[in-house]
Amino acid sequence: MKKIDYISKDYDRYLHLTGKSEFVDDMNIPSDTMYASVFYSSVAKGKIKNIDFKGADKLHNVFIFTAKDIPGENQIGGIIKDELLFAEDEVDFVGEPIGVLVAETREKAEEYSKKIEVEYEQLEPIITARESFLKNNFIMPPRIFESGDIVKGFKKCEYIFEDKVEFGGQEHLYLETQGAIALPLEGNNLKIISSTQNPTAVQRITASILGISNNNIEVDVLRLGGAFGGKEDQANAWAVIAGLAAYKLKKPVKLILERSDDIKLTGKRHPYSIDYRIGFAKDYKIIAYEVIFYQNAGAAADLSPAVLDRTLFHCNGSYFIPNLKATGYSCKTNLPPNTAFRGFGAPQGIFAIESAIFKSARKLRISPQKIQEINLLTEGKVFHYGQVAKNCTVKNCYDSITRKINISKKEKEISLFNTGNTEFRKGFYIMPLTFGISFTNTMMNQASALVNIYSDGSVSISTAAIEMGQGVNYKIRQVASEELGIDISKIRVETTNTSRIANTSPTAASSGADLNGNASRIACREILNRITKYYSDKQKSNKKLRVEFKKEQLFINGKKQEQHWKSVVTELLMNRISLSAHCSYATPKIKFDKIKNKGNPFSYHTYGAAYFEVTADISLGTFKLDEIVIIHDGGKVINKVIDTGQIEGALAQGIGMMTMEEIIYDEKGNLTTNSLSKYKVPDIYSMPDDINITFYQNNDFESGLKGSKAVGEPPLVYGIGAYFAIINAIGFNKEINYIFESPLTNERIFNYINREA
Ligand code: LUZ
Ligand code: MOS
Repeated sequence: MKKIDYISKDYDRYLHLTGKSEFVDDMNIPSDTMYASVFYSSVAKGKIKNIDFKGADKLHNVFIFTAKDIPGENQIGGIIKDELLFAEDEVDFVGEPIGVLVAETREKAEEYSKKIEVEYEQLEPIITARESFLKNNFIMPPRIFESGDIVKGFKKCEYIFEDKVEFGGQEHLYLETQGAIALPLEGNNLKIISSTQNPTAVQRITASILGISNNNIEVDVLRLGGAFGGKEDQANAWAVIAGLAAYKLKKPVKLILERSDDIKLTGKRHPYSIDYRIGFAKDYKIIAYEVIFYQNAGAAADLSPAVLDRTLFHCNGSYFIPNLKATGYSCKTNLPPNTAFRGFGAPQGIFAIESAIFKSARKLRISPQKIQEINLLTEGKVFHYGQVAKNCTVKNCYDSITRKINISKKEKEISLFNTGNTEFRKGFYIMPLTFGISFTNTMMNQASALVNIYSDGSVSISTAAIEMGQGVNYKIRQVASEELGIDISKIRVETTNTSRIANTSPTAASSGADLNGNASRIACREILNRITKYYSDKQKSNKKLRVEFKKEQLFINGKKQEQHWKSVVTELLMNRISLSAHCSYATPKIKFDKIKNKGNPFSYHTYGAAYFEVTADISLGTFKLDEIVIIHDGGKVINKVIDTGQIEGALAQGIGMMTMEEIIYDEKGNLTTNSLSKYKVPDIYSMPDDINITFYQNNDFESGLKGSKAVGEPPLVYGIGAYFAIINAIGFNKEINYIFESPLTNERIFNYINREA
């Protein structure tokens, strides 16, 4: 692979490394800006009996707003309208906002808001999904995906196994905490600068909370210091609260969550409880799989219904299963509403099927690879939701891995290392990847772009994409540069702004580059078409000319011309031809029937495979990842630097999810893992020295962005491989009598070893 230029000034990371990039908290603000601090419930379930402001409400230049100060509708629910901005009579989770206190300084605002005392009548909270299921406490009716005939399927099985799985949550831990600045404009209008993946949602909800129109609100986003799904829905409240205060006070208001509040107040990746039953034929083909997901949604829907759908879509993992029934219950609990998180429900579904395969293999005294290899998806197989697997490379990636690491030699080496070794044990696992690309809600798969070419030939592009460190802006510049035939340095991607680009989908579902890159290409093409028409008219050609730029030089019908980009731009403006275009893109060929749960929800799938090798310390319960080898089908990769970074980052985040990041709520609904001293995230020492990532040569793939595949979320799934590599190491060749629970922390490893001993 080409050596990566880490300090190229053309990438955002140059700004990050030199401390020059701006986040919400760094922005210049007017000197009369006020600071907001949210006060919130300290109980998980209760009735509000009294609020004592401790005199803060009577202080000069201190203002308090609660539910009764909301001029419009006190409602922020997206998919289901079941979430208040500020609690009214009841509270449903620790951290539920009750109101906001605004003062002249951040310190003063924090100080007074912390003094506010709320008196509650406390009620019994529900913490786990299984508990909520028993009490019939649901966000919505169950969702069921079915294919084949599960009853007949199980009848045909030679072997049947059933078990439970527990999947823990995950804290997003974006470096930039949630925050917003609201600036009152002339009249009723507001401008909001927000750290959000979804500026349109901030705009729409602020307007409805204030009882004004969407066109009164302009939302602007420069970049985010990470989001990982945590700002798809959950950036809204803070921006709306700042907006409400600014609207009321007619003064700029800034609201930035402290890290401790951010961790406490916001929802996380959904914990799931899972029951499954899996059946195999004599040759270990999976014949039937029945799985029930109990999703811990928290106290309101947020994005939980969509997350649950993605779980059901991915419950087959990378395998073909002819008879399948998957039921999803979205269980309402008294936790902060859980939300989007890189992978969006897919990891939970994939962990369940992988657990089922792993445990079955142990019971059958065969290697999990044997079951994997026989059942991996292949070209033309039909997913349980009706889509046909096309350009399906998961087996190619898997087989390339086994060849690359020489699996039979590895097995012997590891077995030799383990035999008689009571101190250290090695294990390995190959984790296949199949991840559907597109929002599962078809309507959301659209984007638009505005391209302006200025008189000096420089280009400005606005899209719906939010740059959050994933490099989407660079990819957009790259494709625009190729489309126009001009140097990338001439192209700037602007802030994401609801007044320039309206009705946007969040930058999510790994589709930011696909959607907005394609919209940008189409807008560039539109301008090129105008240039083509201009020269065709000028040369009075009745056949359409082929007009293009190569390195900024004009070519007509393949012939190099005198003119270059800048002089052409000048000439067109002189002739009153517009050099701005606003164009849209909608992902082609996707549709899904939400009643039958069949269709083609995904534009395509991203595939791959990862090999994990680990050494566990048997007396301590610790482990060290020795080696990771990944073969990833990124299609015709357009930027290896960015995609490699996404794979490495997702891998680390996936390993964290599976092996160390543990979220614990006590029985009262308080988050006990509420700081970084109690919540362990992976660092550079958690990763092996040797991470070998190669891209599968896929020259046949044509969809995505110029044949490249979405890369943001899929590689997170690889992290699941670390779990089973560790189980392999500690329970070398033994049957497993414990329930698989994630994350596999050192404490759990220690307990598993000692339970087995
Ligand atoms: N967000 C969403 C997502 O609203 N729908 C999706 O299907 C999705 N998938 C992944 C990540 N975010
Ligand atoms: Mo999403 S989990 O914001 O792609």
